[in-house]
Formats: sequence, C-alpha cells, structure tokens
Amino acid sequence: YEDPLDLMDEIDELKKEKDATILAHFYVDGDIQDIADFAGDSLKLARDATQVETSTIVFCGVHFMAESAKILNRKKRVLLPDLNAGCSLAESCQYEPLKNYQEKLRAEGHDFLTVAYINTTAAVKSLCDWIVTSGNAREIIEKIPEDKEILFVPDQHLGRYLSEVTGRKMILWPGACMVHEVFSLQDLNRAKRNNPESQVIAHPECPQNILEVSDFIGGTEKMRQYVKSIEKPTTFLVATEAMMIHPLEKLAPQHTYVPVPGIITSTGETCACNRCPHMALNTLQKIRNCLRDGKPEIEWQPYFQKAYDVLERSLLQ
Ligand code: CIZ
Repeated sequence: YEDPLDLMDEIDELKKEKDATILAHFYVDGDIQDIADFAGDSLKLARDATQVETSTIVFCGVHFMAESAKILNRKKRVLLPDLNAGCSLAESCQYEPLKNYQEKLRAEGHDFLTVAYINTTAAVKSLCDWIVTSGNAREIIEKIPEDKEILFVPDQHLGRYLSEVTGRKMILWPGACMVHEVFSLQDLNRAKRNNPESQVIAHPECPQNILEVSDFIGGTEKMRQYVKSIEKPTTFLVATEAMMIHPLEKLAPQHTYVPVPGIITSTGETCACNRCPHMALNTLQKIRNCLRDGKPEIEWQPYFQKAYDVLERSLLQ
C-alpha cells in the first residue's frame, strides 16, 4: 500500500524532472482528474494535447485516446499508464471486418461515407472519412452532403440517436459500450421513483429505452454545461460512467448526483457495473511508474499518417 498523498507528491516531482504533462479523461478516478494538467472529454483532450509544451504526455484514459494524442503529436512521447486499458467499442469493430463490409456495401451499389466514433483504433480510423466525438458528432454529420449514405461505426446506440436528431438515415455497425449497454430501465425507474423531482441526464451511448425516459441527452461536456445552467439545487440521476460525477460535483456543487444504477442494492451500496473496467486501470501508482520508467509508450505506426489526416480534419479544423 502506498499513501495517495505521497504518490501525488512523487508524481508532481517526476512531472518536472521528466518534462511531462498529464491529461485525464472524465471517466478516470477523481484523484487523477485533480492532479491532471488537463481534464476533459476526448474532443477537448485531443485539442489540449496539441497545445502541450512539454516533451512527454501522460494520457490517463484508454488506448484509443492515447493513440489519438500520439497521432496528432508525432514528435512527443505519449505514455499510457496501463496498455491494457482498452475499449469495448473499439474492440467491436476491427480493421478487416470493417474493410470487408465497406467493400460489400460498395459492391451492392451503396454510395456512402464512413463516420467513426472516436472510440476506434487508429487502423479503423484510417478506413474512415470522418471521426466524431459525442461533443461534435451532430455538427459533422450535418455537413455531410445529403446525397451520400452514412455508415456509422461502431456504436449502434449513438448512431441511432444521431440518426434521429439529424434526420439522416444511417447504416449502423452493431457495437455497444459495455458500461452504457447495461443500464436497466427497471433500475432507472426505481431510482426515479425514489428520487421524486429528479432529472435523468443520459449519455447517447445508452440504449434507446434509457434515452426515452431521460430529461437531457448529451456527452460528458454537454452534461457539464447543462447542470451548470441550472441554478436551483436539483437531484440528477446520471446515466454514464460513474466517475463523471466528480467533474459534475466540482462544477455545480449545488446539486445532488446519483449514479444510475446507483441505488439498486438493499444495503444502499452503489453498483460497480457503471464503472468502466478499462478506465479503472488508471491508478496513481501506475502514473508514477510510467513517469519514472518512461513506459508503456505509444509508438508511431506507419498507418498513423492516414489516421492523422482524418483526425486532424475532423477534430482540429
Ligand atoms: O467523447 C468522450 O470522451 C467519451 C468517450 C464520452 C464523452 O461523452 O465524453
């Protein structure tokens, strides 16, 4: 066991010594978000990464995020505290099956553009025309010419939601996020009943039945803006990764936040199934170790150049 406060001091020292900047996603532990130089969603962090002046970036998030930071900053050393921090969505859509599916669609006469959620590998990004995040998806889809069909990968729930709000028909890849997929309508309805007057804020990666009973739908940054815009103390039932409550509490402490499903056990304990096991692999100890040892590192790969073109056009212009 190592004292978290000692680890934080050590990380501060190592950051200076190794010329490093720490970026942390809203889904990692609150302690890590607090010691980070930048915290945010993947859109903001991809942009922040391009402003970093130090020679090293430590990306506290999951693999595709650190990979995107490397792609956008080829000359920097990008470290990920645990290389096993993957993503169920990225996993669900691999390079070969997507390439084959695109070829099949073309052979059938479809005239389409491929839009990928950022939760994909660099190899998959290199097959796509646009990359979107929950923060800019609508804006990018609205720019796509009406005469083109859209193949949306890999999140079927986000794709269905975007198709509904933009009015664009989409061919959907059958992927889903392991965290958002498991919220149960019954648990949510129980939480609503136990918290009268509450509002449900849900991530668009949730299935349709959850979105249908939600008062606000948006990615993590949009959730922050929404709770901040409400002055009256309110109880929010939060249907996304449970660590998101940390930045919400910091930004708008007048409210009460209940994770969904946050009250399902009879003993009053919260359920751990709304934590992403990959994001949870980021710990203070591993951050200290990766700063100290200079690894694990995301190495530049030849196919990153094609992924750079699409990422740069989609997120930075
Ligand atoms: O875009 C991101 O960072 C993810 C994975 C969720 C969100 O809405 O911020």
